[in-house]
Amino acid sequence: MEIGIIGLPLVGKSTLFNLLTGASVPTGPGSEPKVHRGSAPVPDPRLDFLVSLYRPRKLTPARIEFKDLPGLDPRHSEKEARIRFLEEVRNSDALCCVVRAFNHPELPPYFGSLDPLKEFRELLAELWLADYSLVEKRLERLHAGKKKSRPEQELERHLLEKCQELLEEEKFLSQLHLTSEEEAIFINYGFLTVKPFILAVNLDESGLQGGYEGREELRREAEARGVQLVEVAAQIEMEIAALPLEEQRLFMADLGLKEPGIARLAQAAYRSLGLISFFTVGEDEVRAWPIKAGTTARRAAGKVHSDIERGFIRAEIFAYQDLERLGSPAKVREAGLLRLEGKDYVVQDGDIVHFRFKV
Ligand SMILES: Nc1nc2c(ncn2[C@@H]2O[C@H](COP(=O)(O)OP(=O)(O)O)[C@@H](O)[C@H]2O)c(=O)[nH]1
Ligand SMILES: [Mg+2]
Repeated sequence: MEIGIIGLPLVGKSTLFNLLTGASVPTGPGSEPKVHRGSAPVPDPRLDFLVSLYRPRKLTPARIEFKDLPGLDPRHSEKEARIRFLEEVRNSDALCCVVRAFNHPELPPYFGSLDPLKEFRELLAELWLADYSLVEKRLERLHAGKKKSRPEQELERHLLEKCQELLEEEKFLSQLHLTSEEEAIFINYGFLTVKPFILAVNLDESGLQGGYEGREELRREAEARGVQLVEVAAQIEMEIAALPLEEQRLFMADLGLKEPGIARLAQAAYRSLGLISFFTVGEDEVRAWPIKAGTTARRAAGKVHSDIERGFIRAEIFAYQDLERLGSPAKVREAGLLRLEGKDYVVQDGDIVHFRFKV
C-alpha cells in the first residue's frame, strides 16, 4: 500500500516526503525529477499512554509507505513525462496532493500569485482527464466491434456510459454506485478519480497564524469532493525537527501548534488507506499493527507471525479505551472486560490483543 505525493513543481513535495520518512532527498529548483520511496511512522497518542503504562524496551508504531513523485508541470511536461506520471499515480493506493500557500522570495508561484485552489483544481483536472480519455477510448473500441455484442460487452458499455455521464458533470468516479457485477469490471480499469485523496496545504508562518488567500473556498471544494484537508508548514517543521526535543515544544507552543502538521498528515494518510490499528503490549515491546478495517482475528494474527495464524487458538482482547479509562490491565480484567474471541472475530481499532496459538 503506497501513497503517492503529487503536485505542481516546487510546492514542497520532497520537503514533506523528507519530513514524513526521515529521508533527505534533494529539494529545491534543479532537483532531479526522480521517484523516491520511503516509509513513515504514524504517530498515535494511544501509544504514548501504552508506553507510560508498560514501559517497554521497544516501541514500534505503525508505518505507511510514501512515494515522492516528480512535479507535474501542466504547461511544460512532455507527453512521455505525463504518461510516466499518470502510471505512478495509477499504481498508488491513495494520493496526497500538495498545494502551495507559502511565500518564498526566490521562487515565484506557478500561477504568478499564490493560488492553492487553482493548483488543486489543476491536479484534479489531470486525473479527471485521464479517466475521461480512458472511458472514451474504451467506448470507441466497444462501439467499433458492436455487430455481435455479447452480454458482458453490453454490461461494460452501460457501465462506461454511466462513468462518462458522471465525468461530464465534472464529478468523480468515486461517486458511482455500482452493482457487484459492475464493480468486478470497473476495478480492472484502474481509474484515478476513485483513489482516496488527501489535500496537503503547505503554509508559511503567516499562513499558520492568519490563514491564507482562498482558504474558505479551498475547504469548501475539498469537502464537496470528499477530500481530507490537512494544513502543514513544511519548512517550519523542518526547522523545528532539527531542534532538541525540549525546544521543539516551546517553539511549537509559540506558533500555537498542538502537534506537528506532519503527524496529522500521516494520520490522515493512514485513514485514507482504510487502515486501523490493533496493539500488542508487553515489557519487550509495545506495537501498533496496521490492518484493513474488517480483518478477522486469525488474519490479524498472520501480521504478527505466520505461525500464529496457522496455529491460532483464540485471541484475548480488551479495548484500549477501557484500559485508558480504568488505568491498568488488572482493573480491566476485574471489570470483566477481557474477552476471548475466535478466529472469525473482526478486529476493531484500538483492540489490545494477545494471541494464543500452538506451533
Ligand atoms: N518558505 C517556505 N519554503 C518552502 C516550504 N516548503 C518547501 N519550501 C522550499 O520550496 C522549495 C521547493 O521545495 P521541494 O520540497 O523541493 O518542492 P517539490 O518540487 O514540490 O518537491 C525548496 O527550496 C524548499 O526549501 C515552506 O513551507 N515554506
Ligand atoms: Mg521534489
